[in-house]
Formats: sequence, C-alpha cells, structure tokens
Amino acid sequence: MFSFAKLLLAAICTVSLQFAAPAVFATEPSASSQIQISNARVREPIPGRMMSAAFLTLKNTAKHTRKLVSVSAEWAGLIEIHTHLHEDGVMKMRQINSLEIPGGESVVLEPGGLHLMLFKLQLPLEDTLPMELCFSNGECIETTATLFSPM
Ligand SMILES: [Cu+2]
Repeated sequence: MFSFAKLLLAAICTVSLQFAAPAVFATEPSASSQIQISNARVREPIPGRMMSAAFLTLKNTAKHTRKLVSVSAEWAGLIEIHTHLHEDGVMKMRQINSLEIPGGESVVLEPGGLHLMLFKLQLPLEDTLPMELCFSNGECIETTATLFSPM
C-alpha cells in the first residue's frame, strides 16, 4: 500500500511537471539578459522641487517587442513614463501607459523626448539611485542611475 501511494505520488508529480513545463518555457528563456539598460541618470531637481526626470537607454536584444510598463524606486513616490509632443505649436508632456522596445532595437529616453517623470522625491537624493523597471511579461530589471546636474 505504501509503495503504491509512493508510486501514485510519483505519477502525479511527473504529470504535473509535464503540464508545468510548457508554461515555464513559454516565456523567453534568460529574458533578463535580453534587455540592456545603459546611461541611466537622474536630473538633479531644482532646489525646493520634489520632481525631476530620469533618462536612460533601453536595448532589446530579443526578437520580439518588449514593453516597459512601470518603474519604481525607493527614493521616488511616483514614477511615470512620459513623452513630449507638439500640440498647437506648444511642446507638451504626456504620460504613456507603456513604452515599446521593438526586437533588436534601442529606445533612448533623453531630454526633450521620452523620459521618466519623477514625483514625490525623497530629498536630498544620493549620487547613485537604484531603480526597478518592469515589463509586460512580468520581468523586472534593476538598474542604478547617477545624479547629474543640468548646468
Ligand atoms: Cu514629464
């Protein structure tokens, strides 16, 4: 009886493993290495202001498009993905829900264009600022931004 139970358990485990395996491999293997983050930097906020912007470059070495959906950091209460657009001849910022990085391409967040908008900053900011970028496939990547002065 004991050995039968053991056998049954082994059978269940084997079956569940077989069912679990395709789900595991459906996400891209070693996905963490397929997005490369570089040149991450945070603009030193204007004295007395609790908001600023961050810039970085995202390189997608995978074949498929990846989508940045959220960014968080302990030193900022809220981080939004923003873009700039011209509206009636005026440059405006607008929040976007996600940022697509096509396969094999890079997307550059830089002053005057795409950027991460930082709110509720915990001042003063350190020189090195860890932040976490999360993607639509559930993957989150940590990076460290450096503080820079716009002047
Ligand atoms: Cu903005």
